[in-house]
Amino acid sequence: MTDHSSLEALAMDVAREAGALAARRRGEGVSIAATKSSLADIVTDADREVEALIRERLAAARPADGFLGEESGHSPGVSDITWIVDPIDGTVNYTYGIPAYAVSIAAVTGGVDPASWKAVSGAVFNPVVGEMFHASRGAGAHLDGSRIAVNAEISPAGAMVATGFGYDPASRPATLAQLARVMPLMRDLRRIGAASLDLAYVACGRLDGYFERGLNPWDHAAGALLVQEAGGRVGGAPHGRPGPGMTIAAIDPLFEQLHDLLGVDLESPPTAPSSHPTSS
Ligand code: LIP
Repeated sequence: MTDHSSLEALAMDVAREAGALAARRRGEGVSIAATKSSLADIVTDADREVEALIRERLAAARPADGFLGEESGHSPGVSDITWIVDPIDGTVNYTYGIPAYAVSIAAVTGGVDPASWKAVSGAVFNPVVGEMFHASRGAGAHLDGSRIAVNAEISPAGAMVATGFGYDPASRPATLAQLARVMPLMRDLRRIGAASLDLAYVACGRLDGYFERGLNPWDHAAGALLVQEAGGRVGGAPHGRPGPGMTIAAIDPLFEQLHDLLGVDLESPPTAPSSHPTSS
């Protein structure tokens, strides 16, 4: 079986190089190459260039592995590992110059269906602030090498929760109705604009919880592992796993409260961290 720590190190190295390229291109000026599911769902030339770099580096290091990228699709491999990649998560932020975007790279076993894959290693890198979130299953989650953990409890003032609004305008009424149902749990709401960073922030205690409808597999593949390895819970619908119906990440009992109000299935019990260090 492949050593997960070597996969984590590879994901970190490639994410760092890819993030530097993304930041360089941002500084040179960003052009929209096309729209996808809606006018708001954009892809830039940088998205495509960064994903090509990631694909090239991973193939050179591990030619037998599979690859699923947001921009270039799925290339099956012959090993038990598939790389799930979002080259620039937070593309709209990136296009507007908002410094909240990340390279998200995860290694999974069990194929490319998030309802059945098992993430074993991952990295989420924000090149603007130089923060590298990384994890391997059973080895904990880290920020720049320091162990991180979800918050131990919710403030009496309420929960700090993030969410997002998908690209499909038709989904907005239902999303706003769900938001209205969960707002009484919150001290405040954040809309960061990059699911991988939302999930990383739950893992390190900057958020108590996060939920969003309509995420793609590459949006949550690495971030969900960060949350689980940091002692949090991740779930969704309809199969109890993160998916297009819903993704929820939070600490208990907030996870259960969000789940009940958002009407989604629970995922299997979390991976308890070997220790519960102070969160970053
Ligand atoms: C984005 C997510 C974000 C969500 C956006 C979009 P992209 O991913 O990170 O949380 O609200 O609709 O899905 O498109 O920037 O890779």
